[in-house]
Amino acid sequence: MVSRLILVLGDQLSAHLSALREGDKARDVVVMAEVAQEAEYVRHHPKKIALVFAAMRKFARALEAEGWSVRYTPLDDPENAGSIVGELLRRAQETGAGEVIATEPGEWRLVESLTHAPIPTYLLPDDRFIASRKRFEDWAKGRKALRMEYFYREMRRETGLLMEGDAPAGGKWNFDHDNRKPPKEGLEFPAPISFAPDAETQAVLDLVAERYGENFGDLMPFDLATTRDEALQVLAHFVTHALPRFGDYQDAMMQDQPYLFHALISPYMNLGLLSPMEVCRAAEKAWQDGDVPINAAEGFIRQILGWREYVRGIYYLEGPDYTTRNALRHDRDLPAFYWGAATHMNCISQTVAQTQKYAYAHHIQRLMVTGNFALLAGVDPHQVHEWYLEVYADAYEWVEAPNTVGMSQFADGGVIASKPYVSSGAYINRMSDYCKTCAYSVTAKTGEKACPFNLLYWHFLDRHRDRFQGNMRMKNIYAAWDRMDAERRETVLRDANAWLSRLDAKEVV
Ligand code: FAD
Ligand code: DLZ
Ligand code: SF4
Repeated sequence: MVSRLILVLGDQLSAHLSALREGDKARDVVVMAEVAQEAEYVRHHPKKIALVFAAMRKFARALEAEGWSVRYTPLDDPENAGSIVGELLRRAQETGAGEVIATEPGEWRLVESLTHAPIPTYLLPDDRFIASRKRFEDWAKGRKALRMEYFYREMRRETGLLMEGDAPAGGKWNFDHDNRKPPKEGLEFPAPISFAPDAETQAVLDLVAERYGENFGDLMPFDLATTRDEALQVLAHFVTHALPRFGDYQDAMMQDQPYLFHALISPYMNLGLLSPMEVCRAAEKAWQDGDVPINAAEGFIRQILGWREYVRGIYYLEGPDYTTRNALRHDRDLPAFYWGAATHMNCISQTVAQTQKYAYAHHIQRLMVTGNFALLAGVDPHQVHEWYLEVYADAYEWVEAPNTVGMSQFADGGVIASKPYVSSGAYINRMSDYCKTCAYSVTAKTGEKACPFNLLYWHFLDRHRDRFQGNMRMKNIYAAWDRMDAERRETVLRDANAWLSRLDAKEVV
């Protein structure tokens, strides 16, 4: 008789998943289920839902080919119980299984529902990360500030990645300083590798079009990788064609160029199709072989070994209330242009249009365009968090929430960021060519044509003066504000308020 169910969630598509390692092919049954609860708890981008379902179906087949007995529930199965716990109970009744083995989910919501499931459910650590939760907690214990850079250095030492003995390769831990080249005309970017949908993916696309076609985002064309083999091809393509210039143009943004030299692998790592360590080793090897410069390899590895591991640690350390934090008490509704409504701000319309089309925007677009605007305008961080969770193909709460609530919106009061990521239009102008064709003028600081980022930047600093003026890293900014003559400061604030009133009145701004 079957004794245990092995749960594999949609973002746990790894052959070496702890729950699968614990399972016994001879007597246990793997449960995988496409359920409305997961597909609908936020209105995910249709591409994201299709990616998850197609990858789940192919992973289930791969498990069967390896000898597992798999009970797979498609979304449109009339017996579908609609939730993960519901499906576990149904399969337990069907098979006579008395307990569930699962790998801990990447979201507190599911951790809680599995912990309280009316069937004994054992959660094993998710050891697909480089640092365990315990390792991160030990690092964090007793520290006043949890800065990523110090965690990252420990991870470098521990893994030996880009290390030469005890010293960092190239003599520096961090080559960020070399990685801020603005875009320049004539740059050529590698075309991303794409995969035509096979019959199995097409069936998913039909289902998603019917059920979730109204969600924000274009389902078609769909050309994402849906298996580990394909994800490995994306990685190899990146390492060969884009990694050499990744570092230089990491922060650049260009009109109608969504991908530049980025890796496009976050959806696959987050689904479990690629492991973070194999990705880091691939980049390290390219550097060792002399194919990529150190600033590219280090800049890239830091994103994964540093940021990705760090935000995951923070998510668990901070606990389930993290997504409700609102240290700056921001309460403006998310403007309609985040959902594709018209705006004169070219940087925003570029980023949102691309997000709608590809379920992708790169880090600086997320942080310094849509994130920066929401923070400057004082948008409710919970609404911002839900938006990021919905619109990106790589969005899972463990990684999205610390990036949005913490890094981007400063709603955690500074757990992640030592100062808010805010900038005027000057930063966007330096790092992109968006301003050249914008209806606003990036050099205008006041008046009708003034770039809204310019107006709102000072408005933000002024309204949060009590909180930030003592921050050493912001001293010079406040000094610059104070040096402006009083009349000019008044004009800036008046124009900012007028602009915000037009935004609130739902005018096209
Ligand atoms: P590249 O720029 O090529 O970077 C390589 C890899 O590094 C990425 O694939 C990713 O795995 C990792 N990485 C880079 N930056 C981060 C970071 N800050 N945190 C964690 N991993 C990082 N990333 C997600 O995977 N899921 C999210 O839901 C998500 N939400 C974000 C929300 C906001 C507000 C911000 C500012 C960033 C968010 N990020 C998120 C981080 C980052 O934007 C994406 O990982 C990156 O854009 C993915 O594209 P890429 O694979 O081309 O990345
Ligand atoms: C994102 C997602 C979606 C859209 N659908 C499913 C699903 O039907 N079944 C499933 O097991 N997982 C799905 N997922 C991924 C889960 O939401 C994810 O496991 C949790 O958010 C934890 O990271
Ligand atoms: Fe964005 Fe301002 Fe530049 Fe327009 S001028 S693209 S609003 S930064």
